[in-house]
Amino acid sequence: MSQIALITGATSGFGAACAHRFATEGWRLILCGRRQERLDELCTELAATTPVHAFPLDIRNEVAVNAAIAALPVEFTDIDLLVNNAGLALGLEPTQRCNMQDWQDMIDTNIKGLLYCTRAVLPGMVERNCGHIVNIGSVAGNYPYPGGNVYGGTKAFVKQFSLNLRADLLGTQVRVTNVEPGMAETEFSLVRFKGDDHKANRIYEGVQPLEAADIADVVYWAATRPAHVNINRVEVMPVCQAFSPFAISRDA
Ligand code: NDP
Ligand code: 8X3
Repeated sequence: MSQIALITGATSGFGAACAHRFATEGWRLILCGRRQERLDELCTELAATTPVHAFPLDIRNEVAVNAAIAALPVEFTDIDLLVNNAGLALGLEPTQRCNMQDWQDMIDTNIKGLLYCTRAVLPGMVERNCGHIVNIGSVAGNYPYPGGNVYGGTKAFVKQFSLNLRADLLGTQVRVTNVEPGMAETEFSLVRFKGDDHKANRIYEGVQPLEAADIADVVYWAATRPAHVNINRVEVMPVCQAFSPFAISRDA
């Protein structure tokens, strides 16, 4: 039987690219996201390639997450891979001007939603003594930048949670990986700037950012190492992105 991957946030960007990549490689797919019409399109595209079970899900809703996992058709219950991809950044304002609701939405999605999905799927993996959780973190969880405040904080949580999860799973065959991308062109900036496509497009102007398929490639690679190999973290940046010296203010 082919392996089963559950991909959250499959309606766009990295999640959609992972769905296409894993389908091409013969995996069966469980796909979710909030936008039903996107899920319908994906199912139509992938139907000829692999069996797909798709359903709308807001991962901020713990009850809905648990219900969706409990209601999986029997041929999709033994999940081999959970890709905790669904997430978002909202705003790029300095902390003193940030919108509290944006912060709550990022925490509810990037932290709490990821935890709900993990907690719902992990017991089955431990029971079968087999499985892999790939979290999508970010370079924003490793390095600070102006306006990254709570978004970076949520991704730092994802990094440390991934490492602690590995610690808890020692003695089982369940693997954990945190993939930490840098700038990638998806709907990420459109969401961050709340539909302002001028602002979003400016982020990628004149450079070659990562593509969603580049990250799908990394997720697929991490998921297909020999069973005794755990990739703890993978940090990936486009060549056009690197580090700056510390900023110094001479006015303070
Ligand atoms: P996209 O905006 O293209 O995709 C985000 C996905 O998350 C969508 O499918 C969206 O689906 C889903 N999603 C958001 N909120 C929820 C929710 N509450 N419940 C269920 N699904 C949700 O962005 P990316 O593909 O770039 O982002 C994917 C992940 O990668 C995120 O965790 C992001 O933080 C991270 N990342 C992105 C980088 C980048 O530069 N692009 C770099 C580093 C990390 P829907 O709206 O249909 O619910
Ligand atoms: C997305 C990458 O650098 O825009 O997580 O925060 S960045």
